[in-house]
Order: sequence, then structure tokens, then C-alpha cells
Amino acid sequence: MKLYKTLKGVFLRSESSVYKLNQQWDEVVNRDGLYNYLSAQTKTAEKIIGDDWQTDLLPPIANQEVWAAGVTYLQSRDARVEESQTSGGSDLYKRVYDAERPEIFFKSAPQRVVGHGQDVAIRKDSTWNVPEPELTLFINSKGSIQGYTIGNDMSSRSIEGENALYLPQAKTYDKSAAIGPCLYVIDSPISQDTMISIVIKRSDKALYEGTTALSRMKRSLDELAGFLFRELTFPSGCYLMTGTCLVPPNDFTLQPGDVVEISIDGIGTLTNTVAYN
Ligand code: DO4
Ligand code: MG
Repeated sequence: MKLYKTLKGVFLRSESSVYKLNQQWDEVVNRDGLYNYLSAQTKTAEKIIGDDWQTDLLPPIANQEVWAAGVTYLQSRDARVEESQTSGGSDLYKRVYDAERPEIFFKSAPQRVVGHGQDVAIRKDSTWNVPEPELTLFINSKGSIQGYTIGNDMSSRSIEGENALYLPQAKTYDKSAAIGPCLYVIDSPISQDTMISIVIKRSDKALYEGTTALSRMKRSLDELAGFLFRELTFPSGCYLMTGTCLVPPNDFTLQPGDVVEISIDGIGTLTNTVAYN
């Protein structure tokens, strides 16, 4: 089951049909048993014919903050150890990978988030910029994972590598977080065999491609959600990006006009073009 937010409202797509839900986003998503609720909606909601509902797609978000976990895969740890050699920060990444407590940081307020088909941004004061493809959890206000989406944790590696204390500037700026195209709701936890892939294109040519399996993550999804909710409340639920495993080579940096396509099994593809703010 997939939930979409558009300028015309909230739409539910089942295997066979599309339905319009006459409720606001937060009211639909923030509940226990979201899958069962949506299944029930397919019996009563208005069925939509045609594809017009898909125009004016918005990110699947209303009052949810976006948070992110980091250094959850070995590849991310190794890339950051290398990038922070000269700043003396390398040890931090080794330690956090092994520690009981994960790295979790605030990524974006909802109004800064972009969706499928919209531009993501690179900072003008950064020389090394990458996308980070991440399975992203939707967690309801009670702390229960109710759905999944695709996230792009756009990052400045030059700013992060200069000093680990610059992390908020490397990670949080207008249009640095993309999620979408939908909220994917299933009746059991997402499979560990789920594949995550990325293609970065310049002038229609693939410059970098990578694929990984969710099973390579060091931590469990419940563990990450549990740490986030330890001392924080989210009245409308929240999103949590779960970290990247796919890191382009060190000589690669994004340029305006590049197109980033991130695909996750079951959810679909999130496509964004890179631009300056
Ligand atoms: O500590 C740096 C950020 C890590 C991150 O965003 C990731 O591993 O995905
Ligand atoms: Mg990340």
C-alpha cells in the first residue's frame, strides 16, 4: 500500500486501484495499525480513475521533523574516517560505529524538505558534495515504525571533513533533505533483503551507480527508532533516515544539473535534480 501527498490531497494506491482520502496527512498517518486502517479505507474511500491525481506531487510530509542516523554501515564509517584524517576526527567515527548509542542528528524541519521531482541543493560554500541514499522510517507518535520511504541525506563532505563539529552545517540547509515518492505501508517489517540503489547522472550519462542490501546495516531499525524516542516526543510522528552504505569515490562531487535517482525495493524511485539555492 502506498500513500501519496499531492496539491489535490492524500491518495492511497493499492495493488489494483487508487483512492482519495478526505483527511489531512497527519490525521491519516499518525496511528497504530496504519496498514489495517488503509486496507479498510479501500472499502469506503472514493476510487479514482485515470492518472491526473499524480500531478503536483508533494513530499509525503506535513508536521513531521526529519532526523537521521549516521555511521550505521561500515562503508560510511570508513569514508568518514578517511575524510577526517587531517582534522583529527577519525577516531570519533570508529568509536560511534562500535558504540551502543548510535549517531542521531536533526536533519530537517518539514518546510525545508523536497519531494520526488523537485530540486535538491548543494551548498555554495562547499567543494565536495554527495547524495546519501537511505531507507527512511516513518515512526508514529508512540514510537512505532508504521511505514517507509526513500531518503536522500544531501551532505557536504568538505565541511563535515574539516571539523566534525560542523556536522549541522554539512547536513542541514534548505533542500538538503529529499523524501518520497510515497509512504510505503506494509503489514510486516520491511525485509532485510531489501535492496537500495543509486544512480547519479550528468548529461544523461551515469557517473556513479551503486547497490546494497539493507541487511548490511550494523544496527536494527527498532534500535534506531528506540534511541530517537528516548527523550523526544513527536506529536505527529517523525521520519528517521537510517544512514548510507553507498559512497561515491572521493574524486566525485555533485554539480548543478546532476540527476540523482535512488530506488528501494517495494517503495519505488526518488528522483531529484541538483541545484544551488
Ligand atoms: O557523521 C556523519 C554523518 C553520517 C551519515 O549521514 C551517514 O552515515 O549516513
Ligand atoms: Mg546520511
